[in-house]
Amino acid sequence: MATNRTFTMLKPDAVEKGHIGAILQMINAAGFRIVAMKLTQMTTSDAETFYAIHKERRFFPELVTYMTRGPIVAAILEKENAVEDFRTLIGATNPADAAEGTIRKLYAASIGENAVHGSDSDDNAAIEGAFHFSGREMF
Ligand code: FUP
Repeated sequence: MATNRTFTMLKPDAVEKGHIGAILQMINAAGFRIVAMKLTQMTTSDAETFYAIHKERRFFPELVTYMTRGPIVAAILEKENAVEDFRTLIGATNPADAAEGTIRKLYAASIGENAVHGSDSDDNAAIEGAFHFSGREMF
């Protein structure tokens, strides 16, 4: 049974290009309620921890450099079937494969700089949300 929360980051490339407003508009229009949100910047240690599952992958050093190079918008979102519906809204990891009208199709440059993160499971949504927010920052 799906829970109703997911975690997202608008990544450094999306923030640099001034896409925060447009992406939040799409998130709101898709029916997600914002439970928590902040502009923040990940340290190297933060990014290495957050993406620990990828630490043996070839792209890991680049991923850490990219995710720490500037501020991100971190947020917890609520909606029925949030994890799956948000993955549908953002589109495939590689924007070349992303469906028309998805956030990555519209705003991602490449698989490496793909504009937005969405949790891939309810368990990870809870872990990732708790990584960025304390209980008193969730509403
Ligand atoms: P996603 O769940 O769609 O965010 O994708 P993954 O968890 O598979 O990958 C996490 C991040 O690693 C991606 F957002 C970008 C980076 N990545 C690459 O740079 N190259 C790859 O081949 C795969 C992922």
